[in-house]
Amino acid sequence: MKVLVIGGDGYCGWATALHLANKGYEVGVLDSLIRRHWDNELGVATLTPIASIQDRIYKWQAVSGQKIDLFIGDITNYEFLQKTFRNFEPEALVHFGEQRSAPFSMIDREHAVLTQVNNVVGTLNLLYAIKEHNPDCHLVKLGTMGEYGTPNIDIEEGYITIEHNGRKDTLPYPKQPGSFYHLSKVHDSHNIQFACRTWGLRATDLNQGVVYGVLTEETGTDELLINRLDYDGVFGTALNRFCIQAAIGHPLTVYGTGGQTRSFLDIRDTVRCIELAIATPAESGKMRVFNQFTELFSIRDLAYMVQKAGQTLGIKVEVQNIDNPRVELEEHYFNAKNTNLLDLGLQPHFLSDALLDSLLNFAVRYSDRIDQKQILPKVKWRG
Ligand code: NAD
Ligand code: USQ
Repeated sequence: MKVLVIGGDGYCGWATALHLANKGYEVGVLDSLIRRHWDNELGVATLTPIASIQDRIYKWQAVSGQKIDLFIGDITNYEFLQKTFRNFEPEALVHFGEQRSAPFSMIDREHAVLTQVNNVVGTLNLLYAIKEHNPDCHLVKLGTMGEYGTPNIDIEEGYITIEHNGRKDTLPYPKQPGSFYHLSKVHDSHNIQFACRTWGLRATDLNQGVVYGVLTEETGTDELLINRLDYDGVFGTALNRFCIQAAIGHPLTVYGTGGQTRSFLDIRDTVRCIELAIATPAESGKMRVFNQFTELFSIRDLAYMVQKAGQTLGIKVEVQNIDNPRVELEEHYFNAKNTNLLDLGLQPHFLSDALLDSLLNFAVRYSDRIDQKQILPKVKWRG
């Protein structure tokens, strides 16, 4: 089967492209390389030295014998997208190609607009391209657990059955996201569901939690295949940031009380979830929703886990509660369902001492690349 991985030069996309190639799929990578440009604009860099996308793909072919097609361009450019569809003829699309940082989207009006135009227009173009070229093509779209926010009731997988004034219906789960980035994913979900209902397309919306880790079976095979690992205050995410902070003796940056609970998964499970979603496509006319995470943790607990893992390695780790730059509940109920992917056969890699050890060691190895000035958060939700 031919799978086009959009955003295939990014953190989740690169690992997924190689994993799918390894599993025998014919893989194409589409990427505008805009993420490398945003890093340059902000003056930040991944902890790991990543090769150019051309060198990465060349090296993969050398080690595996598998060819990956490369399409460099922007999915908000419909002509480029149509040309890619005609050329590659994908049977499934995995869509990672969005601006994915909440702080980036909250820098100012320009960054909020850029995020929503890039994400919403890109996804809308994909829906039109599928309709025009191959309505049977399965769209596997990365959403986010942050679409739901932190409601005081259990979070279902995409839909909730409600009884109201004696009548009953199953409706999209209410969304209360916490940034203009997370909102862009809500807008995408609505557009995808409408396109499925109206044109009979098939889609899977994967509401993914925060991803951690760096090594996957495939990206670990050669230094040139190494994945990105962000630690800066804009693109770095909670657990990855904590391990990298620990490696250089920087106090762990817990925002507020750290009672914020989020869902998490290992990048080795991200690639496997995508494989499972592609292998069993959604029905025509349906947008099915999977909550893609394996465990729930409070930020405070994560910080203590990293502190403990550091002690075992002889690294003294301090945990610091700093003023929360975001507007979010710091103590709240959070209970989300995640049975759909488990039912399809996902066998989770739960967060373990071994993983924390390996991530900490990885961070120590590349610690001379860390720019201390990029660690503290600079973007504030209230400006
Ligand atoms: P990333 O920034 O590392 O990669 C995204 C890639 O998409 C980049 O290479 C970028 O150049 C490309 N891209 C962006 N806009 C594009 C466009 N208009 N046309 C073509 N290419 C474009 O991000 P990531 O961490 O790999 O996240 C991938 C997806 O997974 C995102 O949609 C994100 O919202 C979602 N997600 C990520 C996480 C996480 O913890 N990293 C968690 C949940 C969901
Ligand atoms: N946080 C800290 N300290 C830090 C960084 C983050 O306390 O140094 C807190 C934040 O305040 C927040 C939580 O940790 O409460 C998660 O923040 P994050 O930066 O790790 O993740 P988030 O902004 O939610 O975004 C990331 C990805 C995004 C994805 C999302 C999944 O960047 O693409 O959609 O995780 S989820 O969180 O489930 O919505």
